[in-house]
This record gives sequence, C-alpha cells and structure tokens, in this order.
Amino acid sequence: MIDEKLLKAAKQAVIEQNKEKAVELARQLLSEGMDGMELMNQAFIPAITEVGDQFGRGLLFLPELVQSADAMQAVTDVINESLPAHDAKKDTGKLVIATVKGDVHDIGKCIVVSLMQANGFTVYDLGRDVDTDHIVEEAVRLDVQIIGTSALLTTTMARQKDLEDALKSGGIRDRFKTIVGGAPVTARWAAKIGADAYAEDAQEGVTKVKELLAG
Ligand code: B12
Repeated sequence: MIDEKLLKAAKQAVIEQNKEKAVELARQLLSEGMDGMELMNQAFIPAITEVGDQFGRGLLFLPELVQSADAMQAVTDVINESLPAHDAKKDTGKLVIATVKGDVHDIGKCIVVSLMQANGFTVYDLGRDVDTDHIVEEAVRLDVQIIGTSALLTTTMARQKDLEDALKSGGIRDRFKTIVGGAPVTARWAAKIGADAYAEDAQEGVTKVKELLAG
C-alpha cells in the first residue's frame, strides 16, 4: 500500500522548492516499494506542471521556478538511479537523444533516456541546447537507428523541423527514424514536420521506439 499522505507531501515539497524534503520523501517512497515511474507520474510531474502553470500565470517568478526545477532535477536523479541498469543482453536498438538548440529544459529528456536504457536500448544522450548539425553528425558517427529530440518552448519546436530538413538535404533521411517529444509538441506537429513518431511521455516513447524498430 502506497502512503497517499507521503505522496502528497512529496508533490508539495517540489512545489514549495524544498529539495532536501523532496529527495528524502522520494527515497522513502521508493524504499516502501513504490515504482519510480509511478512516483514520477503521480507526484513529481504534476508538481512541476503546477509550478509551471503558476509561473505562466505570473503567480510565481523565475527564481522560484529555478528552485522547484532544482528539486525536480534532484528527485529525477534519485528515481533514475532506482530504474534497472542497462541490460546489454536485451540490446535491441541504438538512439541519440537531445534537447534542441536554444532550449535548456532537460528534466523530461533525462527521464526518457533512463527509461529507454532500462528497456535495453543503447542511448547516447547528447545533452541540452544541442545544434542540429551536431545531432546529425553524432547520429551518423554512432550509427544509430533512431534520433529523438525534446523541445519545451514553442520557439524551439522549430528546431525539430530543422532536423528533418537537415536529414533530407543531407540525403540521409531514410537512414534514420525520428521521434519528437516535449510539453508543447503534439502528434499533429510530428506529422506536419514529417517526424516518424511522437510520444506524450517516456513510457509511450519506449512503445513508439519499439514500433519504429520493428517496422
Ligand atoms: C522546469 C522548467 C524550467 C527549468 C528547466 C530546468 C531543466 N534542467 O530542465 C528552468 C528554470 C531552467 C526553465 C527555464 C525557462 N523556462 Co521553463 N519550464 C519548466 C517547467 C515548469 C517544467 C518542465 C519540466 O521539466 N516538466 C516535467 C517533465 C518530466 O516533463 P516534459 O519535459 O514535458 O517531458 C515529458 C514529456 O514531454 C516527454 N518528452 C519530453 N521530451 C521528450 C523527447 C522524446 C524523444 C520523447 C519520446 C518524449 C519526450 O516525456 C517526458 C517524461 O514523461 C515548464 C512548464 C511545463 N508545464 O512544461 C516551464 C516552461 C516550459 N518554461 C517556460 C519558459 C518561458 C522558460 C524561460 C524562457 C523562462 C525565462 N524567462 O527565462 C526559460 C527558458 C530557458 C531556455 N532557453 O530553455 C514556459 C514555455 C512557454 C512557451 N510557450 O514556450 C513554460 C511552459 C512555463 C510557462 N507556463 O510559461 N524552465
């Protein structure tokens, strides 16, 4: 039985920018047997989303957003450590993943990377604020099947289209499958720019990557 009170307190700790408390509660819930992704989805993602909403409505300001993001990053690290390590025997595919140029949001991308690794994929995490050209170069050099990009700003979503264009103009579009994600990104956007897949969250990302590799 998961302690609902603890779960609520964990969510509240991120909202209240209390990193130590958030980490402590995350550890406690994990040690009580809660699944890491469940904890993420039930407490911490709703917490940071609420913070983002309040920021968007001018109810709190950048320093507070930064503090909450710091707490979120810390609990993400704790949860990522709890996920099973990469299983080479299950190795089923190779991906590069990056947050696009001009965008420093990487909490979601790091969750995606961890869950992909836990599912046996080899993931090369290129980091955040990554040039389109660098993403293409690394995809070629590392000979991956899939390129995943994350964009959290409406302005940086355009870099996902740049990637499609760069692959086409390089004559290598057919060599890779592409998957896009990030809060403002939609299936419609993916279709519009010609990406091969869209995923709303990390779990769906794993499913989509499996489909892309199979097809
Ligand atoms: C945390 C945060 C920050 C942190 C980021 C810290 C970090 N290391 O990531 C900091 C404080 C640095 C920050 C900065 C800024 N931010 Co900010 N931020 C957020 C916030 C609150 C949460 C984002 C987050 O981590 N969510 C939790 C994760 C788990 O969710 P996620 O990223 O969506 O990822 C999930 C899925 O989308 C999916 N996914 C994501 N990527 C990928 C990739 C693939 C391949 C796949 C398959 C799936 C996938 O899976 C993930 C896990 O389930 C959002 C609000 C929001 N609701 O998104 C605003 C938000 C994105 N930020 C915003 C803004 C405006 C900014 C700033 C411009 C503020 C400023 N004035 O400086 C700067 C931009 C800096 C820059 N150039 O990038 C706006 C964007 C508005 C817009 N229309 O574009 C938002 C929406 C807040 C708001 N309501 O106004 N921010």
